[in-house]
Amino acid sequence: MSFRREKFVPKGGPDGGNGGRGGDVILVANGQLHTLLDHRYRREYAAPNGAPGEPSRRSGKSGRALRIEVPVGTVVRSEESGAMLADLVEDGQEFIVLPGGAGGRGNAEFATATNQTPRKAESGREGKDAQLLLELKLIADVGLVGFPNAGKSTLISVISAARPRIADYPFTTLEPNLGIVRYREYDSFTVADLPGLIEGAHEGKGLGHKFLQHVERTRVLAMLIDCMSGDYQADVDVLRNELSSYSGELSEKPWFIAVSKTDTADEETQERISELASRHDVPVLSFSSVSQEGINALKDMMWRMIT
Ligand SMILES: Nc1nc2c(ncn2[C@@H]2O[C@H](COP(=O)(O)OP(=O)(O)OP(=O)(O)O)[C@@H](O)[C@H]2O)c(=O)[nH]1
Ligand SMILES: [Mg+2]
Repeated sequence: MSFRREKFVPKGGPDGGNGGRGGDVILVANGQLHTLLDHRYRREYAAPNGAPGEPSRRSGKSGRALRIEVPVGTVVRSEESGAMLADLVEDGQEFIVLPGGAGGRGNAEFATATNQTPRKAESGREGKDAQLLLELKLIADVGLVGFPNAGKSTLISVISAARPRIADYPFTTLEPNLGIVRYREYDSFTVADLPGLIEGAHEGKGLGHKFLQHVERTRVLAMLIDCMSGDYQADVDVLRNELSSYSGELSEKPWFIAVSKTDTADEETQERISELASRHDVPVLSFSSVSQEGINALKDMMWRMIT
C-alpha cells in the first residue's frame, strides 16, 4: 500500500504497485547428465519469491524460475500417488513442476470511482510445494545384461570411450554407464553397461529393480555369459527368467548371446558355445575384451540388430 506524496500534489492518490510472481520450479532434461546423483545429496529446492510491489505503481520483480537439471530419461512421479507426471526423454525438454504463486495486487489496483483512496492491498499467494520421485530410465540402443563379473564394464571400455570401474568382484558397477560406440566411419550407437543381474533380481535381490528399470529403455539386449561359467544354458535361463518375471515387455526385446573372455577358453569351450547356439534361435557370438578377438563381429551384430 502506498500513496503518492509530492510537494504541491495534495492527495496524490494510491500508487502501490503489484507484487511480482513467485518463480516457477522447472525440471529440465540435460543430455550431458547421466545420473541423478546430484539430487541424492541435495533434496530440497525452492524458487525465489517475487519482490513486493513498490510505490509509483511499480510492480515487484518476478522471482526467477528455478531450473533443476536432470538427465535425459528421467521419469517424474508424485511421491504421494506414484502417478507419473512427466517423462523427460529429449534433451532440453522441460516440465513445470510448480508455477510460481501469483503476486498480490497493490492498492493502486483497488481504486474505484467511489473509493479513491483504497487502504486495501492484497498479499501474494503462498507458493506450493510438492514431493517428487525422480527415477532415471536410461535410454540406450544396446543394454549389456549379465551376471556380475561377466565382463560388461570391460567390454564397454573397449568399444567406447566410457571408462567405468572394472574389478574382479561382483557388483562393481552400481550405476549404469553409457558409452558411445563409433561404428564404421560415420555412424554411432549407444551401449549401456548395466549393473550385474542375479537370480531373484525381479524381487529386489542384488541391485534388482534398479537394474531392471534401466533395461526397459534399451532397444536390444546383449546377454553376456562368462566362458568360464559351468553351465551356459543355465545362465541364459536364469537371466531370461529374471527379465520376463520383471515384465513381459523385457522378454520381448530383441536379444542375442555373447560369450565373453574367450582368451581364457579351454578345449571344450568352442564345443559348448556351439551347443548353446544350436539350442537358440537368437545369434550366439563369442569375444574377448582382452585379446579383442570377436569384438568387430560383436559391434557388427549390435549394429545389425538396432537398424
Ligand atoms: N581374461 C579376461 N578377463 C576379463 C575379460 N573381460 C573382463 N575380464 C575380467 O573380469 C572381471 C570382471 O570384469 P567387469 O568388466 O568388471 O565385469 P562386470 O560384468 O562389469 O561386473 P559387475 O560390474 O560387477 O556386474 C575383471 O577382473 C576383468 O578384468 C576378458 O575378455 N578376458
Ligand atoms: Mg561392471
